[in-house]
Amino acid sequence: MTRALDQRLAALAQAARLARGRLDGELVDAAEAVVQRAGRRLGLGVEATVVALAGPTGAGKSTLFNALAGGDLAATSHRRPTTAAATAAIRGDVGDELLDWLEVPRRHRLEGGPAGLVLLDLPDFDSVELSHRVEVERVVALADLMIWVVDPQKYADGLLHEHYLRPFAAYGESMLVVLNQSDRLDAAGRAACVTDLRRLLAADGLPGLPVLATSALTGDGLAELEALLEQRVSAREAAVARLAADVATAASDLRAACGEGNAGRVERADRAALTAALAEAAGVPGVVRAVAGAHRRRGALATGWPFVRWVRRLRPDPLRRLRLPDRVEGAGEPAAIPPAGAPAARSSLPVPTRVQRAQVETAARALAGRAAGDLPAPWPALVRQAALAREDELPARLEAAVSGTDLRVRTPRWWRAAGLLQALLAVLVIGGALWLLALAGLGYLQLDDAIPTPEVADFPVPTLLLGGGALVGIVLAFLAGLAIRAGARRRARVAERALRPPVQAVADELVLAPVEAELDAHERLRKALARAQPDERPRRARLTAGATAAGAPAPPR
Ligand SMILES: Nc1nc2c(ncn2[C@@H]2O[C@H](COP(=O)(O)OP(=O)(O)OP(=O)(O)O)[C@@H](O)[C@H]2O)c(=O)[nH]1
Ligand SMILES: [Mg+2]
Repeated sequence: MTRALDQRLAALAQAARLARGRLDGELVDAAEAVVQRAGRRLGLGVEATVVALAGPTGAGKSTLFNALAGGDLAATSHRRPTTAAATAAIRGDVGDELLDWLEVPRRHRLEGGPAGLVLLDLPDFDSVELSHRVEVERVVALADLMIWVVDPQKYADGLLHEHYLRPFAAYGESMLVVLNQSDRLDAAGRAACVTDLRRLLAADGLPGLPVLATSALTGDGLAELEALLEQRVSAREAAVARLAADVATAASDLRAACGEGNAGRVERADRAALTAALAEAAGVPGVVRAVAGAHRRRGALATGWPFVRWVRRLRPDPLRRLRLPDRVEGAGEPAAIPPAGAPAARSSLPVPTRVQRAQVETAARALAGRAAGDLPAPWPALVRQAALAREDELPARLEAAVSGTDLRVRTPRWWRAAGLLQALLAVLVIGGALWLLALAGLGYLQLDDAIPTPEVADFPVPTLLLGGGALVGIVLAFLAGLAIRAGARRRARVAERALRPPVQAVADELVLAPVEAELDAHERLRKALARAQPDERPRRARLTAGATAAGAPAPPR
């Protein structure tokens, strides 16, 4: 049983770690306190059983304590309240460490009786003295077994039932109730009182709690109480049972805060929408247009008709304007995405606009909403928070991703051939023009007949050179332009494809991974809480056993 408790404690500790910052802090604190307390209590050994007598003032706790201890150890009186601090009666070899941990300085070591018993007489829990109430609260949190001592006047006390019994419905194995001063009632009255007390306990969610009628004055019922104590102490299960109830309560409180419902998942469509919004914010369409534009411009400069090429130079190269490199060494692999905090790239990519950032946020929220599925609060908010937690890092990381991407800008080989051809044609055109100029000069000097002008098919060669060269050059430029435009469209597609993975990687790292980590934390928290809970079957078996035992007034099991 201790081994199972160890495992449940480890699970509760893990659950508390996972719940920290996610679920109600007070519940997490409570769970951690249970883990700590249980570790300490188990470390002190479960051979000793700490039994505390608690109840309203004047019920006879101290008188009962003295009767069980067999001596006048605690002061009893008509004066109310009497007991101000806890007193311990110890039987057997119980280390001082346990009593130090209980912080009970008044210790009496007894002879005989069940070994391993630490019996505590507590102050009144309904005291007019705050310090008494504080002391009771403190010890109630530590004791292995609680004996609630009531009397015929106070057995229905509201504070007892509402504050100490109802919230401890899981502690059926760790409590008993003693109706003391039963000598004040006749047999019928005593039976009626016990029946009524049982009814109240059942209403508190503790139907199986043993109820014993005693009189500390006459000694009635004390033998049964002692037998029950003896049996519980020698079983050495009280400490573990109490801690198990602590773990179960803390786990079920966290479980309630965690809620039911199932997480959804990150849908492909949401991921695609997020990536699209991020690509937009990263200026991917502009980069793609620049790649196409640069290709057209460079192609025209390489293959265009030389006499009008310079016009192209008037407008800047769109890729140079964005200060994006044509090629990136080692790009394309995921490692090419610079890590957070990398020196700011020197590109001139536009920063995301307000609208683009809003669109990214909308996409991230939609993705988070669907990922949270039908989980109850606080999970949708937590998942959304995770999705947006690194929002501020997005612009720099997108910029780095885009400027670090190899855009695969290429210079086709035929451009050079076409360029050489254009140069040759230009030489012919210029040659033809100079020739014609020379002829015109000779004509002016009336020397034109001196040298005959060669002709081909009735066309003078210089005219052919000028006209034909120009015509062929212009046609070549036109045809090359068609090919270059097709090439530009292809390069744009290639660049767009190349930009997709790095943008996707930024989305995965800064949005999807945190969302998935949050869902994973939820899943692990649920599992840890399930492991912290007792097994369903043995638990039911124990309840049945308890109910049977409760049938008898004094059930020494
Ligand atoms: N008739 C009767 N009187 C009892 C019985 N037990 C205790 N008394 C008396 O009730 C009075 C209060 O008893 P205590 O033992 O001091 O009560 P307590 O519960 O310790 O009270 P606080 O220390 O103030 O919380 C004393 O005068 C006892 O003699 C009992 O079983 N029958
Ligand atoms: Mg007392």
